[in-house]
Amino acid sequence: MSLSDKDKAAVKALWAKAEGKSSEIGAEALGRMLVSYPQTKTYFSHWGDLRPQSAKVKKHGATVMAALGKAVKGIDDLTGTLSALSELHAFKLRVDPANFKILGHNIILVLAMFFPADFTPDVHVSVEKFLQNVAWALSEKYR
Ligand code: HNI
Repeated sequence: MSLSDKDKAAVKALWAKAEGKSSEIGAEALGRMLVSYPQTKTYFSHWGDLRPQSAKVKKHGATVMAALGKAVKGIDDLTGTLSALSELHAFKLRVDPANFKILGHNIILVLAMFFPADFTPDVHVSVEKFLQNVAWALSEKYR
């Protein structure tokens, strides 16, 4: 489903608020993904400690959120903006794209936890659509 101008504006507005807490949000989302969906741990087994409080999990959460921040800036061309990352996840990291939805779910959950007042049903729909489109764009190079 493509993003309307209203969706894009809602995502940008929420991201403007989230940006300052993006490391915390990313760490919480990645940490929860690893606990609640333990099948995702296989990709990070080389890190050793995968508890949410581990330094590597926290740092990578910030990395993922920074990439999503760039995606928000490139929201009009998500496929182009995320093509190098898609290539990396497809051919080098070999991440099953089903996991993009799982991480997206954890990110939206944590955004709602951090910004309950902003997270109206309308904002929820727009962010859901954005993360869905990010997952599609990241899956683009899998063929
Ligand atoms: Ni992902 C590395 C962004 C989903 C497994 N990932 C990255 C990097 C970015 C990134 C940025 C660092 C790239 C570099 O070093 O150049 N990943 C994203 C984004 C999403 C995502 C924006 C979805 C929203 N990645 C996932 C998922 C998994 C995943 C769902 C597996 C469950 N990613 C990895 C792994 C690495 C990685 C593994 C390498 C980590 C390392 O440093 O060893």
